[in-house]
Amino acid sequence: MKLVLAIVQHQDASTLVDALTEEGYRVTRLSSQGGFLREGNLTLMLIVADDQVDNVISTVRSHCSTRTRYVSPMPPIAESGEFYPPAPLEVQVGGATIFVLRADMAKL
Ligand code: 2BA
Repeated sequence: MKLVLAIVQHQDASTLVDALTEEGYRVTRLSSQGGFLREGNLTLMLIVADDQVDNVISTVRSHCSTRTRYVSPMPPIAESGEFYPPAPLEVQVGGATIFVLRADMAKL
């Protein structure tokens, strides 16, 4: 068995969870936050058979989009009276970040 962790954006989560559920997978949604942007995202947790991993990844891929975000870097230290507006940094987020780990499952 494998544990699939998929970090996805909020905008993609509902349709993705619906699709995975309709395909018969059990899904747990965890609220999470990216360390870089400090924005909320969702981590989906699924325990699946080894031969289901590729299908799960395919479903995640087809429901998660890449989006562009702009981050304002810290302004540089300037001499008194000078102003250097920092250029926003363009960042591509997603589709999804997926980790696949070996797992055992016990339901008590
Ligand atoms: P964040 O950490 O908020 O990162 C958001 C996006 O910012 C990333 O998109 C990436 O394009 C960019 N980014 C992250 N760290 C960066 C850095 N040090 N320098 C420049 N750009 C950077 P994604 O790669 O699609 O990641 C989306 C979210 O997935 C991340 O949100 C984080 O929550 C998670 N994630 C991604 N890679 C991870 C990893 N290796 N381990 C744990 N979580 C990860």
